[in-house]
Formats: sequence, C-alpha cells, structure tokens
Amino acid sequence: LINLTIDGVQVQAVPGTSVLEAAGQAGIKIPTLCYLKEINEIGSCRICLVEVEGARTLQASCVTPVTEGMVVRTNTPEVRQARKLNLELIMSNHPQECLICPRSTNCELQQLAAELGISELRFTGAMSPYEPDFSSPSLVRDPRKCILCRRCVSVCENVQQVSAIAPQERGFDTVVAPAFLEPLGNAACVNCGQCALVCPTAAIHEKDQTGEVWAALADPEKHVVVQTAPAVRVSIGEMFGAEPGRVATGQLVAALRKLGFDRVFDTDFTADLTIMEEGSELIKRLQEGGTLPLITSCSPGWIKFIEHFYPDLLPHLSTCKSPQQMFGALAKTYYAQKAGIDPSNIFVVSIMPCTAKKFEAGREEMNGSGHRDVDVALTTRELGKMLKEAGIDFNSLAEEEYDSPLGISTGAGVIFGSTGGVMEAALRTAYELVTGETLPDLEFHAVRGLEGVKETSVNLNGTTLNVAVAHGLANAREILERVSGGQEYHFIEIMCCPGGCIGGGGQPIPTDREIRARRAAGIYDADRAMPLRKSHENPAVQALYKEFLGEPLGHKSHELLHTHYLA
Ligand code: HC1
Repeated sequence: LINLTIDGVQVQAVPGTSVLEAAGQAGIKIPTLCYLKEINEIGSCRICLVEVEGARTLQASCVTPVTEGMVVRTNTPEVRQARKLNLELIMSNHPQECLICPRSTNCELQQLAAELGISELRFTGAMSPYEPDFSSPSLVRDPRKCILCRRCVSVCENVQQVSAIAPQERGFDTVVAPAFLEPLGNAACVNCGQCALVCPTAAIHEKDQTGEVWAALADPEKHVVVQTAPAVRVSIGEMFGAEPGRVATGQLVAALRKLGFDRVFDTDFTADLTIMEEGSELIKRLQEGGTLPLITSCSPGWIKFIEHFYPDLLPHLSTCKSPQQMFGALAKTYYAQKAGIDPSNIFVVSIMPCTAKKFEAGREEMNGSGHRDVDVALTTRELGKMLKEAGIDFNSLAEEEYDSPLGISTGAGVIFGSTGGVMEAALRTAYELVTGETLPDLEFHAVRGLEGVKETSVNLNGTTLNVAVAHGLANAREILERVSGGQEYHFIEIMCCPGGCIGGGGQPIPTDREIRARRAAGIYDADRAMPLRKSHENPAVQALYKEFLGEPLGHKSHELLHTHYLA
C-alpha cells in the first residue's frame, strides 16, 4: 500500500489509485465534472484540482496517481479559486436557460455552480455557433449546452463501441458530433441513449414526446392504452426520491390510471408471449438444422447495431419482434376485436427504460396490425415528468392491478428487464416443454449478474444447450467475434445497454453500476413475488393462442409477431 497525507489525514491506497479516489475512500469529497469512474478519466474540466506539495501547478486529482509520501491539500484558497474560475469559464458560453431546460434541478453544472458558491456570471463570452440537432428519432443533440467533458464520447466509443460521435473541429469551434458534422439521424448511432444517461447537462437528451401523449389523453375519440416495460417498475420511484430497485408495480399502475389512460397493460404479457414464440423458434432450429446460434431480438439498439456492423450475422437473429412491438400489434387486433373498438381509434403508448424504443416504434415495418402498432414510446424520465406535471404524488399512491387480459404476466416476463432475464425465462420454458418435466429449480443464477459476458450449459433431455449472455455492445462484439470464430453456442441473449433494460438510456439519472445492481435485485424480487413464474403457464397467453393466434409460429403469429431485418 502507498502512504500519503490528504488534508492532514494519513491515507493508505493501493498503487494506481488516483488522488481523487484515495480522497473519496478517506471521506474527503473533491468536486468533479467530466469524471466518470472507469469510463471517462481524462482530467479535462480541471474542476477536481488539488495542491500537491512539490508540484509546480495544481493537479487534476482524477488523473494523478498516488505516490509514496505525497502530501495533498484539497481545500486551500488557491484550489477553491482555481476551481471556481474554471467553472466560471465553462459557464461563460453556456446558455442561461435553466428555467426551461429539461435537465433543470438534475443538472450537474447547475449543482456544481451552487456547491462552489458561484453567485454572478462574471464572464459572458462568445456562444457556441452550432444549432440543436433534432434529426434522430430518439435523441436531441444541443451543442450549445455541451461542456465538452467527453463523457458521451467515451461511453459511445468504449462501452458501446459504436463511435457515432466524437469531437470535431478545433479550439473554440470544437463540437461533439458525428463525423463530418452529419446530423445524428444520418449517423451509425444505435439510439441507445447511453450518452444521454451520462451527459452532465442537457447537451444530449431524449426526444420529448409527452405532448403527443397529453394530446391523445385529451382526445375523447381516442381509446388510449399504455404498456409498461419490465424495467420501469424498479426505477420510476427514483424520479420521486425512492431508493433504486424499489418495486413499485402497483403504484405505477395507479399513477397511469390517474393520468387518464383507458387501459393499463403490461409489456410483461408480451414478454411471456415472446418466450413462446422464440422458444418454439429455438426448438425448431435445433430440430430442423436452422441457423444457430439463435440470438435474441428484443433490444432495438442491439438490432440496429447488428444491422450496421455485422449484417452477415443477421440470419442468427430471432425473427420475433420485441415485446413492445408484439404488444402494439395485438392491442390493435386481438384487443380491439375483444373490446369492440375500431383499431384506428386506439392509441398505444409504451413506457420504456429506453430511447431506442422510440426508433423501434417508428420503424417502417412495425405496422403488422395495419396501423402504426405503437404510437408513442416514452422513457421512464418522460413519464416522471408527466406525473409531476399532473401533480401526482407517486410514492403515496395505493397500489392497483393491471387490466386484463394484456396485463397478465408471470415472473419470467418481469426478469426480461435485467441482463440474463430473457435467457432465464426461455430456459424455464424450454426445459419443461422439451423434457416434459417440472424444473427442480427455476432460477438460473449462472446467467444473472453484471459480468459482461456469461456462459453456461443446460442439459435438455440429453442434449447439451450452450448458451451465452452479453449486455453492452462492446460485450456483444466480443460474443459475435466468438461466433464468427466458430465457437459453438445454441442460444445467445444480447441486450444493448449495460445491465440490460434496467440500465437503459431512458432511465432516471444518475444510473451507475451500483444503481443498476440495485434495480436488478428489484427485478428478481418482483419475479419471486409472482404466483406464476414460467411464461408457458400464463393463462392470458394460453387464451390468446386458443382464441386468436392458433399456435406458436403459426400463420397469424408470423403476420403480427415476427419481422425481418435490414442489411
Ligand atoms: Fe426491455 Fe423488452 S425487456 S427490451 O429490455 O424485451 O426497453 O424493460 O420492454 O420490448 O418485455 C426495454 C425492459 C422491454 C421489450 C420486454
């Protein structure tokens, strides 16, 4: 261990630790702005400056490693003054729009200005010459609000390995944008929104579609139904100060009813349905020698990734639409018929932890019902905003139940929200359908957890099924390279975002590793609390096949629930 002194306190730290981290471990808080643990440690904003005895200048503590005998001071007049000056310079070309900014009260720049005691705008410099970019179906880039911290660039390049954005131009003209300053809508961006999740300001944020939903809710001609994604129930509470991972399913239902939705349904229902269709597809490919491994297809950022970067592997994708899209197609056919409502008057809203779901809902081919299957996909954050606007005190709501039949689900549907969940749900069903036996233990812990790539083998009646799970697109690349290299898998789950949907780009900010872990724990709590935990036991799914679809992979399923991909 290395011995050093920080603010007169003797501190020990392992070699390689930064001064910032060592101070944090000793309970000494140093302010930061561009820093993002293990993702963006570049010392560019100069807010975390400290004095190191013997050094000629103040040092950025996030990139200064501890050394033996080092003496650090974090709170001298010079340090405070330098931090303040650097922040004032960053603020000198930042629009003063806090009252109307989507990140107001949740903006790290705003918070830091308050913490560092900045009470006047001493410098008003030239402003950014770049206009906001509305070209993406999911995200809005507003370079005027960018502080060039590079967090978004690091996430896009390293965590997702997409590199859709990078610093362009030089000096004062530097801007984070796609190559050649192309609009984001033209770039190979997968719409995952991980950039928005780490942006300290509102320089990248989701496309706000709350206005369209308010309008539909106010339209007496419209029958407005809503579906909630698995991962939203363990994060929406955070928008109202609850602990991450608190399971708030019943309150979510109550809140949506209060907002005025005519029916409150659950994406978990079509998650169960996905297992029936995708499980059947897997068994068919295994039996008939189809393309293997089969790879899951419910995460739209992942779909866009493989379409852009690995088009030759597209035959591996399941042809199943995502649960969001299956829901939309059924809401405007099966449900419309059952309820006796003209589908052109049904307006389908999704509440998703995801910005790419906006893109998915708008994909040209997503009209299996003969209408736009999903009209609007809102993020968890947008729903939080609507609830606040409506004055709904979320945490004090009494719990309510989903409507029937598209609100009936099992624990297998819930676990879709966490990495490994789709695989586990599929294994619960595949095992029982193939062996005809009841699973002795339905929890597959080998596919749970936040490790980037997980692998296991399952014995199905003497046949060994090799499965793998990846989350985050850098890990997806690793698995795809293994597949290309000939590694023998049968079934692979890939989710675009780190942690799966619980870490989606539309989730409450902040979302970090610890918060992801707590939301995942909430997902598994919710599963354990369900009376039914296997998709094939969902009575509403069984009724759907009996009354409407016929059988998995049948003609109607093909029309409504399956799709094709664009190379
Ligand atoms: Fe997901 Fe899915 S689990 S993709 O992560 O398959 O967004 O939560 O809704 O569609 O069910 C997201 C979550 C979500 C779909 C399901």
